[in-house]
Amino acid sequence: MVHIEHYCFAGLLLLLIGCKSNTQSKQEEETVAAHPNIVVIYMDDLGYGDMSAYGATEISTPHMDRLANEGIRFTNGYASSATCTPSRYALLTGTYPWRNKNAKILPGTAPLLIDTAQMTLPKMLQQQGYYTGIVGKWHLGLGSGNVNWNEKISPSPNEVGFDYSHILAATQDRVPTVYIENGHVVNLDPNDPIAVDYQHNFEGEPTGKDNPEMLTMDWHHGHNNSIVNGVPRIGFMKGGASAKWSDVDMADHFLEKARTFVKGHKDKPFFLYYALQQPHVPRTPNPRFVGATGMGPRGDVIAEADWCIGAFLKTLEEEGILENTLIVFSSDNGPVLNDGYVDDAVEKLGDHTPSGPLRGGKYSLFEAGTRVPFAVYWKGKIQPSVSNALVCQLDLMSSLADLVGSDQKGPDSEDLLATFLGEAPQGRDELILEASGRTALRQGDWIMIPPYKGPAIAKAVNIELGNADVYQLYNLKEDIGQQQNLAQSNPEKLQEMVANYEKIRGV
Ligand code: NG6
Ligand code: CA
Repeated sequence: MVHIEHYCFAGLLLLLIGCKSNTQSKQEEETVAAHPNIVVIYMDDLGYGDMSAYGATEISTPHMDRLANEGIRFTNGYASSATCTPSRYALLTGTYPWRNKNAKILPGTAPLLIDTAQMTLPKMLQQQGYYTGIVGKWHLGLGSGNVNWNEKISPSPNEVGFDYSHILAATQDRVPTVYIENGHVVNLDPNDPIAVDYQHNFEGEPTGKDNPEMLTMDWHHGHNNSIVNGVPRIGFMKGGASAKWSDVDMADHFLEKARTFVKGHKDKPFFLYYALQQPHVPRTPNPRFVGATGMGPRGDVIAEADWCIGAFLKTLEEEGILENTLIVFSSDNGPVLNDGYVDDAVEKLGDHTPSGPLRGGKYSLFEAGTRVPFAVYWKGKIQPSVSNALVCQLDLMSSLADLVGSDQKGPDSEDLLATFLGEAPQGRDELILEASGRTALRQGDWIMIPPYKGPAIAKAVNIELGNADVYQLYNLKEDIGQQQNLAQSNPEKLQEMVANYEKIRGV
């Protein structure tokens, strides 16, 4: 009898221990599932029609396509803006960029645009135990005005939520043309200090304007200040010779940093914002990719970026963490061909249509300015599908907060987690889109563009900006190319949208 009791007790104990460790591992599994690694792969100026998965036939982008075709491919996915800085601001803060008057294309000397007290996507993830990093293009300002590039630069991405940063300050066509890691210019020789000025040249320094004989790439408009690696830039820079980047190695450089980041932090949830510089100007493909597309440098750097993304995904696979990594893929604004350099983008375009079926391009309030490739991929978790839900990069902050169990939400960011995971078809009801300070309202299938003075076409880049002296109203479901202005024939819809627009914008 005693024996039997003994055994029963021991059995019960074992059962309890078994249950407990079962619950424990289940909890661990749930925590891991709720805290996957998160990677945002962000292109610079990649258009809606620049990927095969979005209909391109003249260019092949197998690795970007993998993210879109094996994840959710959004057909109504938007950057908040038709230029870089405001889109990046919205992505990282969940705030409409038009709420911040300084959220416009920034020079390399601009102070940090994001308030260090502001909640950001990486800060929110940090609070949830993530190790956070940015590799690539920043373009959100640095310091608090008057940066000394020879000392620690602060505030920088590290003060707004990134544990690690390895960036280019503004754009590839703007000085300073150096990499900055955690606030320090990489490879800087203290005996050759850097000075940067966007107004005045430094005495004796050559410029694109005065020294055409030194150029390996010609400028078309703008871009005629300091010359670095034979490429004339925006802004003047002196010194820092040993720190200057090599343009043709930039893609490999950022890829290597992204890979190292992943490998070094795979044991803890990480967030990586991998912001590629392509296909923004100057387009400088590595020799391995020159001629890859027959489309000149613009096509070739898209092929190069695609290869980098493939190599990056392979690293996630090799490290055994692809299944535990949610990847968002998108672009900061629409496409442009001639953005200021003579690089054959127009001449060698052939039948390629960077905007796909959309009207306009970068800088435009028409669709191609802001509607961009947008995919969410999570191997084994997200079922491949196509979604026509209206979603914006602005929404990632609140949606990812929901994913990781944070109650920090971006002010204008909608929680569309279920939509981003392919579990719900609904997107937002409405979205304000921005292009160089002008705004429009997308609502359901409709877009309303208020009258704007200013040229209909930006001549230098040959892009329709969306300006007209009348209201424009388009039904995008029936007229994706925005050919039929229905403002006159549908005054009720127009009125409804104008009222809603004014309410949201507070005008
Ligand atoms: C414009 C530049 C353009 C590009 C853009 C920023 C000129 C004439 N044009 O001012 O080349 O650098 O700014 O692009 O200077 S973005 O994608 O970073 O917004
Ligand atoms: Ca851009």
